[in-house]
Amino acid sequence: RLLSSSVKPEVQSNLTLLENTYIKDDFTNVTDKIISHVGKNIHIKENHPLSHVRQRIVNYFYKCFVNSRGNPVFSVYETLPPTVTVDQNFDSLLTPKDHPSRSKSDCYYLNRDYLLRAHMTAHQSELMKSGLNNFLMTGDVYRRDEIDRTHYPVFHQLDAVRLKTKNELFHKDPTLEIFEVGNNTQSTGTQQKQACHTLEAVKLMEHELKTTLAGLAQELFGEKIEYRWIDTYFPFTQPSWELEVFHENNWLELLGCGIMRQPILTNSGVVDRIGWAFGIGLERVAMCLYKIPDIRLFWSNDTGFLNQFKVNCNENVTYKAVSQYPQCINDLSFWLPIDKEFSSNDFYDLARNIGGDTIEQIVLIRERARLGCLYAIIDFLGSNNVKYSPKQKDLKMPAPAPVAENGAPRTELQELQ
Ligand code: FA5
Ligand code: MG
Repeated sequence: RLLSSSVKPEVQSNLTLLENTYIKDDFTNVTDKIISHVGKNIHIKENHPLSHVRQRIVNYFYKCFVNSRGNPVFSVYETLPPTVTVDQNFDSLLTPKDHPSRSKSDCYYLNRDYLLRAHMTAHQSELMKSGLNNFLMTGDVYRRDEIDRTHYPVFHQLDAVRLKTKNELFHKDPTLEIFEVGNNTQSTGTQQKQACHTLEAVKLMEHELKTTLAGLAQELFGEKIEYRWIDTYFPFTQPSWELEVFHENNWLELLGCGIMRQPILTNSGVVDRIGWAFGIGLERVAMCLYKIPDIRLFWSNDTGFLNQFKVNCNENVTYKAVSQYPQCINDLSFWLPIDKEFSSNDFYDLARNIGGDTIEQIVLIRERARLGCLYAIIDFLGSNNVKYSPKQKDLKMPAPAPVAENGAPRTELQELQ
């Protein structure tokens, strides 16, 4: 229905997202621009830099944690839907009701009960309830935030959870316990540990967590990377830390982690284990690894950007700037009398002469001579921005051009007409 400016549009009271309909209310603050990012799943797009970082982290976990038969113990979840309940994002993680992270000014709410997840940690409880003890989850997260080259309202995180039984933790030493006798899980404890945990259990978990994550930083940034641990607070872990790495003269916060608050486990039906968890931002890692200067580039469809990452995920890539102007590809076909000499360089010079330095690459796709007719079809693919040579298999040969009554081939324009 077309609405003229004199007609007042109906107030839309429903919002449909990923096949679910949400009734709008006074909490609804998600915008069309934000909704347009839902479902893009660039973290699993082949050869995307975020996908490379994700794969490198997953491979590291596959390598570090194997069972007695040599199989990876971590299972991986990469397409959990980003629409979650307030319970998933906050309550199940013991976030206080008045915690600022819940506010409308920080999150994208669909309505009072649902929001676009603000962190991947939102899925911890449901995956523990399903019986998993070691899992990784990656996906898009949504936060209202400042706008600059390192902040975008949609970014990606990889979260991990590892739960261990007494026997796994203490290698069956009967003298050691995970839980303090007589301490219920509701009392708070200290910065050093939750009241319900024994110091031995916490120290062993802390050691495994920190060794694993320092190893991850080295895996990503090289053996020599300088790092440090900062004590911090998360509602869902105690003790909690941030891992910072020294990169290009700055300390950069890489991830948050800690020993999981025990009520989160018990509320999910896990009564005999202690857990550690962490969450890392993929954009930050990719920006450092590949020297990508602006976070918006991750959403680019410009092949000048994307083709730079058509490599194995372990390969070193240093991003080379592409034109800030939108990419424009032209496919030109023309015909020439066959008896006249013509070399591709003639066309390259002509294009360079007219288009100047905005032309980045021109590729000859095909050249065909027609028997019985005095012409050749020359087909060029050119771009102002592309660093990409189409492979022969990508190029479909069109049907032979129909010939007009006068014997000359019809141009593509004529064919369209
Ligand atoms: C969290 O989101 C916690 N859920 C992480 C966690 C998980 C802690 C499990 C303990 C246990 P935080 O808001 O600090 O924490 O974000 C985690 C990481 O995401 C950061 O260290 C950073 O790497 C990345 N990150 C956070 N905000 C942004 C942003 N605006 N842009 C890009 N990356 C970000
Ligand atoms: Mg943080």
